[in-house]
Amino acid sequence: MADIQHINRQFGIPGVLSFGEGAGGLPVARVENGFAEAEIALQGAHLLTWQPKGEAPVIWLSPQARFAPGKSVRGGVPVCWPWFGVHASEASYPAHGFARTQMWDVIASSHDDSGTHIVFELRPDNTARGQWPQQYRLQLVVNIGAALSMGLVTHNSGQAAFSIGEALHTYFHVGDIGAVRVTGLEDTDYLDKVRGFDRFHQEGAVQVDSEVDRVYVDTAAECVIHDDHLGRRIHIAKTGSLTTVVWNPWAEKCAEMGDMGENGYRRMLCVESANAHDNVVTLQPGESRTMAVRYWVER
Ligand code: TA6
Repeated sequence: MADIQHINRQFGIPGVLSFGEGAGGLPVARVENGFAEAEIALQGAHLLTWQPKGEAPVIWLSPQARFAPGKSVRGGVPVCWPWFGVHASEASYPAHGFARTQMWDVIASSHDDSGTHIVFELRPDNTARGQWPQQYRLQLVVNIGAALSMGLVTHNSGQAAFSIGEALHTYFHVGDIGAVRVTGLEDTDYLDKVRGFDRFHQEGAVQVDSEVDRVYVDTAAECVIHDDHLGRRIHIAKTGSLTTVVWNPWAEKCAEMGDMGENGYRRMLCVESANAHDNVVTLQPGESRTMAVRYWVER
């Protein structure tokens, strides 16, 4: 990867977008425009913050997050790819794939009346190639505006078909988890990781009063986080994704994890747009697929 000053000269946009050193010395993109402020680490193309003007942060970043080369950051939007969760056959491979801990390149930037656009591309290193020897191009297209849009584009540039699991593992900031409900998943089925991945049926809205780790399958609908404490609704619209994962570790796991901050579980909820388990995606040679999300706040 080129050095950060060089990236700044090439892709910085005066008054709107700059590249520099962030926490732990990790290179970051910083956006401040008329709509919002945001920070994105080049490691993992990991969006760390997004705060629309006049609004409380929408994305949760742990106050105890660790920033180090090759380590995933607790909070923000980890990009899980090319598998979701533990690897199917190799337990020693990193959970949620290698994309979230590799350094990505910046390949384009622009600004218009919808916001600031940045395109990141992953060129895998030898470790990644050893774990997943496929030929591909992977890009994350981000737009920082009054809404936050992200598109994860996978292109199969090889001669053989391959399958991927993927997720935008977004940690949303909530006022208090006890005052939150999620709509949009009613009448769907989920695999419950807390109960040995058994399959259950969701009746009404999702509410969290204990550990929740659910993979909702065959779900394309928009979800809404109703946050009575902050008096707002966060909309989560998506395309190219058939799985929605809802996760909150609750008190005990939160305390064990060590990077969640004290009682951090009360102020976050992951609602992840994904293709996982029943919904892994197969790409034929030459095929491209995009999984995209759009988040916005309503008061
Ligand atoms: O998406 C939910 C989940 O897979 C949970 O099982 C939980 O462990 C979480 O992701 C965080 O995973 P990580 O590898 O970032 O600690």
